[in-house]
Amino acid sequence: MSHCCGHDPVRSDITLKVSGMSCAHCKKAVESSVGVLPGVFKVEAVVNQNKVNVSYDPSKVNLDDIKKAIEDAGYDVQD
Ligand SMILES: [Cu+2]
Repeated sequence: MSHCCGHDPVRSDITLKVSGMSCAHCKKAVESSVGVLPGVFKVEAVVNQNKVNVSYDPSKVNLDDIKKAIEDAGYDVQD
């Protein structure tokens, strides 16, 4: 790991377990509420696996914000 310039993008990839998603509408609802957060590069909800994959910059957004966005959309995040 190089620390020479500080311009390397920081990126974390996580998979959250989310219950309550049952159709394409749920997928869209989760993806759009997480996708608008600053620092989220990519979000993909996999409805039939109850999973949400998120790539984000931990210096701009934290996991709690992401979980809260999913919960605000009406779904439950399992810890
Ligand atoms: Cu649905």
